[in-house]
Amino acid sequence: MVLALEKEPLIYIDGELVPKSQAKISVFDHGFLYGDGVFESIMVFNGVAFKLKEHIDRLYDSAKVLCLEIPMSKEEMLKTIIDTVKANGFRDAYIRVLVTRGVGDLGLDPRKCPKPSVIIIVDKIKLFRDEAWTQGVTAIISSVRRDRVDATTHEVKSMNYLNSILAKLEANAVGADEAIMLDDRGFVSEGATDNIFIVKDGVIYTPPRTTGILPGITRSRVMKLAEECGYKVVEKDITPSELLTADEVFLTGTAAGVVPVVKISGRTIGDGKPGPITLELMKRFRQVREDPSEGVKIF
Ligand code: PXG
Repeated sequence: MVLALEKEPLIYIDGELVPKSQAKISVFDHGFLYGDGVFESIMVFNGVAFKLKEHIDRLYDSAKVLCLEIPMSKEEMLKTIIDTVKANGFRDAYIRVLVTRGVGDLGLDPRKCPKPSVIIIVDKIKLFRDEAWTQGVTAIISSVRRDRVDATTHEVKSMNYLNSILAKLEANAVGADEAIMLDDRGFVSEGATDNIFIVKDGVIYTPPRTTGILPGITRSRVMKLAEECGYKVVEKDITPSELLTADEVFLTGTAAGVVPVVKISGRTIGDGKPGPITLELMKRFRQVREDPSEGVKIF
């Protein structure tokens, strides 16, 4: 019998490239012990790392809020990410950059961790079924509220995702693809790992940052794209009723792009099929994310 041996992805850990099966960090890393760290997810499409510089900026902003000093400059980070993708040779890939607080002792005081760790994973990811983009996905409005902006805010892309995981568990329990979370006032915030948009009477609405969302890089580019397509885009508080009675609903995120939502908590959205504006933005966004001028060309 001949076994097809696939080349293992190489993972960058603090200056070394290590095969995936041997890529390990200490159990005393506070990223593991306390979720104390930050991360970014970036996609490479046809050799272009979409909005890589914007992702690096957000990584450093997240680290700043956590008083986490990333042990390299933004320019060095850019080069290290590019070199790691090149070492793996994937023209289409998912990049996960993590900066953890590093190794400390037991006890959560970050001052016990002298050296943050930088980890870069280059691999593949699949967040939704293949039919998600043709048929749309289902969602629930979760009973789990988005963390407040003055708490473990998701404006910081931290290694603590329990708020989203609790919501995702509720979606899983009823067989829905995604969980939509409300903020502490009861207004729509975002999905567990994506931002949300609604369309009503030809106008596109999305919740503002004050609802506790991650200010998504896809969200921001899709807002601009919608304007380029001639639509009015308004950031405003959205009530659950407005969400359920929207003509169209879609999600945006790095790995998923633009994804139509066709059912929410048992209510059919529009006619139950991906709507025309969603489909137009989905198609246009696919072209945008492969455009070298929209990111950093690696190959
Ligand atoms: N909100 C949250 C909470 C997210 O985690 C987004 C919005 C969309 O943001 P971007 O910048 O990606 O448009 C995210 C993104 C994963 C994974 O591994 C998670 C995300 C992206 C890619 C992969 O689960 N979250």
